[in-house]
Amino acid sequence: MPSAIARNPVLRGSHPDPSILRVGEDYYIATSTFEWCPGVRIHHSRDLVNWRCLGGALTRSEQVDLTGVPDSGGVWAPCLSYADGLFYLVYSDVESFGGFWDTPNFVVTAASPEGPWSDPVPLHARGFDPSLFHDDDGRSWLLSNRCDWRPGMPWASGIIAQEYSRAEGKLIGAPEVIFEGTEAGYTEGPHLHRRDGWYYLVTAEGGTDWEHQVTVARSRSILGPYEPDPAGAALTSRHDPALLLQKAGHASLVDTPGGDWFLAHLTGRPLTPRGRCVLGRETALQRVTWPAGGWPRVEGGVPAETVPLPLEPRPWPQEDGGWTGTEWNTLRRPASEDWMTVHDGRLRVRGGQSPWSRVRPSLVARRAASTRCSLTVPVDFSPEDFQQLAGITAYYNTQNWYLLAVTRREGVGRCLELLASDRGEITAPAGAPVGVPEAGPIRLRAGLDGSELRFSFSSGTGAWTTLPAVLDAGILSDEYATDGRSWGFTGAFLGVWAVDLTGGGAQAEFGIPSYTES
Ligand code: 6LW
Repeated sequence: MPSAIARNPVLRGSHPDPSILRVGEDYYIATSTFEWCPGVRIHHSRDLVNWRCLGGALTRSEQVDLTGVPDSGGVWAPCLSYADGLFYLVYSDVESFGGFWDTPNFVVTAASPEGPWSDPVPLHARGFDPSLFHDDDGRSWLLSNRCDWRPGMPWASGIIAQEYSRAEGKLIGAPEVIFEGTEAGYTEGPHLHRRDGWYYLVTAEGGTDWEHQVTVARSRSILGPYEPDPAGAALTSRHDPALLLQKAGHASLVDTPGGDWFLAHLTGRPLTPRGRCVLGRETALQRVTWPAGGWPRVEGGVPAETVPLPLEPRPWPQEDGGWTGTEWNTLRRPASEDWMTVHDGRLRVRGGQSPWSRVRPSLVARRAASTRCSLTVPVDFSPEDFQQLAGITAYYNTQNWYLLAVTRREGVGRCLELLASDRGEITAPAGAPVGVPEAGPIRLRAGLDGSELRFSFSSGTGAWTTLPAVLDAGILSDEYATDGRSWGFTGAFLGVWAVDLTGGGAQAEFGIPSYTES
């Protein structure tokens, strides 16, 4: 059989908390999207190597309201499952870190992972990382972590199961703690599998940082008691800072029709050992050996960079990369005609709220998926005021971003201004604004090269000018954003951003974007 080779990570850029599912010959992975729309990104593959993005499940404001959620709140840890011809997707919607303990979990259903997905039905709010397991006897169970807010308890301290009635579309029976976790702690991200008379519970432990690990426990009964694998973690990079794939954890298992097993898991690639992961937490794939009656194991218990697969390669046609493609995401509010439209390949965006707004920002972006990548976009914009800006951004969250925008300054006229926000402190790293012709499109480029970020522009058909400021891309990372008071869970995005605080709703037009990796 011809062999495909998976080069990890298989989903590059921010794609954490993978939930993998096979139905027939089709594989799907659902990942977390936080404050980005559409909510829950779903990828599809027929060989576990070539993945195409189907877009996301939560595309309408009736399905998800991310306005006002904190940075890195919103949609967490989805789980995709299938039973009786219906796809189920459960996920958490983290409204605020203050109200962390009330995080509601929801279920949506669809006949196809391409949608349309139903309106969400609330489940419970007693813990995040929900997961649905459909047992052979026709019963279904909702698993989630146990959030315990009492003093001295970690935020996730075990796994709870409660029966879910597919017929009634709701939880029934009593919740039960089925696993207390191991000494690694922070037990979360549960996924259940049934095999050879055992229930295998795959959990994430150690927290989602360098100490992350995959813990497998098993029981003869669905409600436990679950005994952890005596060999320890099934996968972790915690002991080896030299590994390319760090933070290995949060995982789920899938089998091929031929009976081979694989594990999709979270990983991070720091720029320097245990440094900053500008691309966020990504998804990788590992081969698993799982003898009948034994434990599922990854060779060496550490993540491999390349994984041969016993499947025939089945690549997808290349996406055209235009504004209607699935790579593009909107911040906090779904793409809708009241603020953005695409005509003849051009994106028209009405200026939204300030960069700190968590309600109506006008930002459209895609994941940076390589540490050497760039986005080039022409912008046509006629600002009348300094409160109107439209341009290109390298964005992490409301506190940490860069923006090269066309705007207007008294005494200068239409100009380009480079702004940086570092933990909320605004600077102009390239100094005074640069005047540009009063009319006509300006081409803008943001280029990432490891820890360095540079912006360039070109007006008309003229040559490119690279601004002298060499910016620190490292501030666009979870490591930089996590400071004890708030968490960062996303990664760097490159995109376009329009701001208008005059109330006039100034419109910017962005030409065909070009994203490249080298
Ligand atoms: C995810 C959880 C986690 O839901 O991070 O720390 C959350 N652990 O498993 C966001 O990815």
